[in-house]
Formats: sequence, C-alpha cells, structure tokens
Amino acid sequence: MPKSHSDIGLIGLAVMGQNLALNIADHGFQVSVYNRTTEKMAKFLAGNPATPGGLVGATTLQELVRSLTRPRRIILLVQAGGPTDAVIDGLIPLLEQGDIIIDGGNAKWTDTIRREKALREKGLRFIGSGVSGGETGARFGPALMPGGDPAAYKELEPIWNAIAAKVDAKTGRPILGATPGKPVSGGVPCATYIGPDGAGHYVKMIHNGIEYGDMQMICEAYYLIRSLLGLKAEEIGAVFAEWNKGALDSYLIEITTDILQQKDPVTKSKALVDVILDTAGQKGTGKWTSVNALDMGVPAPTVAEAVFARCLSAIKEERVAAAKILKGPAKKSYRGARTALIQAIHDALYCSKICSYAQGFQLMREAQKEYNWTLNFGAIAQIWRGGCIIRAGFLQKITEAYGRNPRLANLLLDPYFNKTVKEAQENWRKVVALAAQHGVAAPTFGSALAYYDGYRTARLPANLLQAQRDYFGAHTYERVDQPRGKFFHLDWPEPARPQIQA
Ligand code: NBP
Repeated sequence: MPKSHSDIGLIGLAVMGQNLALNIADHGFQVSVYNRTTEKMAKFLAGNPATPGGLVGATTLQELVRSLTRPRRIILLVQAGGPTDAVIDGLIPLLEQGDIIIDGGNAKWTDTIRREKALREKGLRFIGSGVSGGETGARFGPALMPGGDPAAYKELEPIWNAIAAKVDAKTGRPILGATPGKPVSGGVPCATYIGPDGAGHYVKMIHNGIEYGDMQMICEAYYLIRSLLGLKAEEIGAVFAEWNKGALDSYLIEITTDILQQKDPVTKSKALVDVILDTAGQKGTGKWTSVNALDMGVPAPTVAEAVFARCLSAIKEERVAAAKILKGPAKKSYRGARTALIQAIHDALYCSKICSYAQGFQLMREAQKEYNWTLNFGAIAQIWRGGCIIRAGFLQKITEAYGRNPRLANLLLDPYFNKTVKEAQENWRKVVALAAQHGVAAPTFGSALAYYDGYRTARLPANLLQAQRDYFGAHTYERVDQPRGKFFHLDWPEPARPQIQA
C-alpha cells in the first residue's frame, strides 16, 4: 500500500534517473518520479512493479509536487545546462518556502552558484550534488558530493547516506554485492557535505578531471607495453591484473584488465580492443577542469594533457594522413629485460598518478580561497574510495596524508608520496626517455614528470622570461637581491643601459 505522500521526488528518467530512483526505493523510501516524455515514466514503472520503498508515477510537475511530503525534496537528473534551468523554472511556481531542489546532474559549478543564489532569494533551497559512478554507481551506490545550504543537506542526508556506496570502516575497501532489492548493509557511506553553493559540483568536476588523467595514463602504460615489448592485448591484461594487486589497485585498472581480455564478438578471434577505433569522445568536465586551472593560474598540466590527448585522438583522418609524411625514429623493439621494463612502466604510471592528484587537490585548494569554501581534502579523498570511477586503494593514502597535515601545500610534500616518488623516479625517467627515443606519445607521463621537476626546482628559467617581458613590454621584474614586491625596469632601447630604475 503506497504512502499518501512520497519521501522524495525525482525528475529525469534517463540512465541516471532510473537507476538512482531504484536505488532510493531499495532503501525503503517511496519515490515519486516524473519525466518530460511520459511514456518513459510509464515504461519504467511497468518494468519495476515491486520495490521495497515503492515508485509512484507523476504525469505533470504539479502532480509530482503534490505527491511529496514537506519540505519537498526533488532530485533533478536531467541534461545539464539549459534543460536543468528549464525544469527549475517550471518547478519554482509550484514550490513553497523551504522546499529543496537537488541537482544530481553534471552541472558546471558556476551554474550551481547562480541557481543556489536565485532560489535562495525566492525562499527555496538548492543542493548541487555530484553523483559519480555512472549507471552501476547510481543503481547500487554512487559517491555523492553534495554542496549548498547545510541545513537543507541535513534534510537530505539520511537518504544520501543510505544510497551512497559503502566502504569498510577498517580497510577502506568498497563493500560490494548489492543486488536489486538487496542493498549492502553497514559500512561508511561515500557521501559527505562538501561546502556551500557550488562546492559539491566543483569537487565532482575535479573528480572527473582526475578521471581523465587516470584513464589516459593507463592508456599510455598499455601503449608503451604494446609498442616497446610487442605484447598482445590479453598479455597486457595479465600485467594489469598483477598491477591491480598492488599500489595501483583501482576500479579503472580492474576494468582495463577485463577490457584487454575481451574477445571481439564479431571476428571471434581478435581482441575487442584491437578492433575499436582509436578516437575518444568527451563530455566537457575535463575541459572545464583545465579551463578552470588556466583561469585560476594553477598548474594542472596532466589533466589538460589528458584532454588534449582525446582531442588529438579525435582528428583520426588527419593523423592517418600525417603518419605517411612525418617520420619518427626507426621502429625497433626494446632490447632490455621485459620484467624490468614492465616494472618501470608501472612506476611511471604510479608517479604520474600522484602528480595528477596533486594537481587536482591544488585546484581545490585554490578554488576554496576563490569561493570562500572550507574543503576537507581528507574527507573528499575518503568518499572517492567507493562508488566512483576513480575509486582506488591509493585514495586511502591521500586521506592519511591530509590527516597528518590538513594544510598540506602539495601531496608530493607528504612523507609517503615524497618517499614513493623518490624511490620510483629513476624508472619513471627511464620510461619517459624511452617513450621519446622510440617515438611513442606519452603526454601525461611526460607532463607529470615535467610538473614534478618544475615543482621541485628552486630557480626556474622564468628569470629570462621576465627579462623578455620587460624588454618588449616594460612589464618590470623583481630582483633576487631585493625584497619581493619591489619592481624594476630596464630601459632597453637606451644606449647608456644598463641602468636600474627603482
Ligand atoms: P541525459 O543527460 O541524457 O538527460 C536526459 C534526461 O533529461 C531525460 O530524462 C530527458 O527527458 C531530460 N530532459 C532533457 Br534532455 N531536456 C529536458 C527539458 N527541457 N525538460 C525536462 N527534461 C528534460 O541523462 P543521463 O545520462 O541519465 O544523465 C542525467 C544527468 O546526470 C546529466 O546531468 C549527466 O551529465 C549526469 N551524469 C551522468 C552520468 C552517466 O554516466 N550517464 C554520470 C554522472 C552524472 P526526455 O526523456 O523527455 O527526453
């Protein structure tokens, strides 16, 4: 027997909305669902007649709003951008003071800031929540990154904690095994209040930027093993399976193992990965992360390289034509020991990954200053341990690093990461050098190493750069023997130079 009023409403029944609604209902909450195209809603209800909490269909927004307990909580899982604004505009006249709209889509954080402010001025509350983990995460436990009014989040927290992925309190490992109607019980939820207005969506964007980096680095490791050692896909899969037992243990390594061992269902003889066209798409969150890094002046080259790598992959026809004209080094196999090279590539991947995460966390550190948030970096790493695409044992190390020092300037400075990179860097340098010698593009490995070397360099060649700027644009420079903030200019065209003018 359905309750007279549902606990929560959900708008948007595409992949994410359907799965999240089922997840919420599995935890005993009654969910009212609405979709612009009513047939989709009807089909969804028909396909899921019995859930623990129950699903109630609404054919109009009015019907949806009327069906909810107060204060109303309504989740949006519609296309980010214009469609989200359109749905919010449709809801505003139907809602009452204190009602809460939760945007679970991949909204740009600046849109979330704008929406939160506009709704607050109307007496409505708005939560922008990152939802990570794709279809399966939404169904059986995503990582949830809510931002907005903290009092409003208190009203949502029981549901968000219930539906989030869970990790073991002691080991930090994801608790798996949920099935329809039977969610996992116990464990620590991968959900935490991130901060005001757009903080949740900002952190979700950084998560996605890091995901771009992780994916590209794994591809570079695969490509180097293939190009230098000539291993077949399933052999490389076996290497990744081994790696998944150690420091690189993660969901992305695990699925890569699976992918590399998958046969092509059409030819039945080839590896599927070998018949997939080498062009990658993107939806924009990696680009947003990189643009934001440029806007804030934070060095995050590894994520940007991962985005550019997808762009380069997309110009397939141009690359095919260029391959006939542009020559690299003559193709030759690597002559050293196979096991040692595989270990070196492993180390290059791990060190590059550390740099990429260091960059992501530096972006969050800068953003919190810009937007007046107080982010808990240890807690952020903790909620990424389960449910989301970048989930990995490695994240526990980040939580521990921020536990040791919440004001850590850069992950690389933490004793664990410092020691790890110190021990592995010889291999990392060897791999980057080999990639260059053999003409194998490994942009994130190389850029991460340049980031590491740049970050640990007390005196960079920017002295010359600043002199160039002063030469052609009178941009002034500071001196090593004078206090910071004191600027000098040399009158370069003046024949009687050098003359320093204070
Ligand atoms: P989509 O992003 O493909 O959006 C489709 C949904 O938006 C449908 O329900 C559609 O209704 C609705 N919609 C559109 Br389009 N325009 C609308 C409008 N003007 N008014 C009302 N409804 C409208 O769905 P999704 O892939 O499930 O993703 C939902 C959100 O979650 C997105 O913001 C996405 O970026 C985010 N996200 C997705 C994933 C993933 O793995 N897919 C992961 C994490 C986050 P219709 O049926 O009537 O066309």
